[in-house]
Amino acid sequence: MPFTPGRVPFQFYDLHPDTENFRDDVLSGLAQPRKALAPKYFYDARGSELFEAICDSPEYYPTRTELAMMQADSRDMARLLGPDCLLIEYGAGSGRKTRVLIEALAPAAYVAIDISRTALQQCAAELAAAYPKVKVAAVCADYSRPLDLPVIESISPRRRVIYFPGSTIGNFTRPDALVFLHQAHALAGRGGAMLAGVDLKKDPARLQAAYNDARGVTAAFNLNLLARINRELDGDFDLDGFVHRAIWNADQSRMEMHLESLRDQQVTVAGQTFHFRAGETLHTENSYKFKLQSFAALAEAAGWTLERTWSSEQPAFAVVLLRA
Ligand code: AVI
Repeated sequence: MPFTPGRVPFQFYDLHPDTENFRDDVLSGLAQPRKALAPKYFYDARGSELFEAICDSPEYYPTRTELAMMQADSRDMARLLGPDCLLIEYGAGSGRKTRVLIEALAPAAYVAIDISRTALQQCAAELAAAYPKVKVAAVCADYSRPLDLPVIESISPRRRVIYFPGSTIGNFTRPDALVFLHQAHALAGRGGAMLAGVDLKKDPARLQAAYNDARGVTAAFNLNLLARINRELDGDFDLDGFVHRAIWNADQSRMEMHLESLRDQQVTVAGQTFHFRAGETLHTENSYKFKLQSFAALAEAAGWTLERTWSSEQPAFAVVLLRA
């Protein structure tokens, strides 16, 4: 289905990823003995805006570090990947890193896949306007689930290249990351490749600061999940009754985000009631920090071969080229 915001056309496909799954996942997540929700639900329109603000915060190093690496190394990446590919991005951020990659790589077409409809449409419209020679398509879908790509007319790309920046791979549990990497391997197909951003293990103080920024943007991002539940699922969370907590879990090598209940309280969502004890948390996100060898082992277990790594010193971050 073509979508035309203003005068900039791009192909838009809406696979309606968010409606019934959100309700079911929230109700089952709140019913567990250890309450937890999947981080993909942060990204409604407000959540996507707040995430962009996190990326601009002085403490959140990954975005800036990865962008600088793309600026320094994208020609090298493009030389290894070759021209005329179909570039498939999992997620649609502000597009700054994507622009650097598109300019170096000169793909035949670009497809963004994202669960957040507004952020996706905005990103695709901007890229279609900026690169008239590149066919642009946008697919509103949950890329953590298997999906078929729409056919992009009148292009015959030499290969598929998946771009997965931002270390979003760190937001999956290990088993889910393995499933995801298998699905991506199938989507890339013969001769395909993936370029992924991977945040590396580092000083916990640096991590704590990145997920606890002084201006409270990350706290607002975390709490917006409760506001979203109130808006979309007829919830009655009192946002003043919960606080943002970001914790380094050394055993699991991950940052965790939680919303901690400040008192004993009862909450109703979609007609169901849930109890929170004072100090009890709702676990909202894991962000795994990798050693390069452990990431390579994970990718190899899903059928990929690690061909090349670009990495930064401090803060340590890597961009990896995987071959299908
Ligand atoms: C999208 N993802 C990689 C971010 C992260 O660092 O795990 C989301 C985020 N959560 C808090 N700050 C940023």
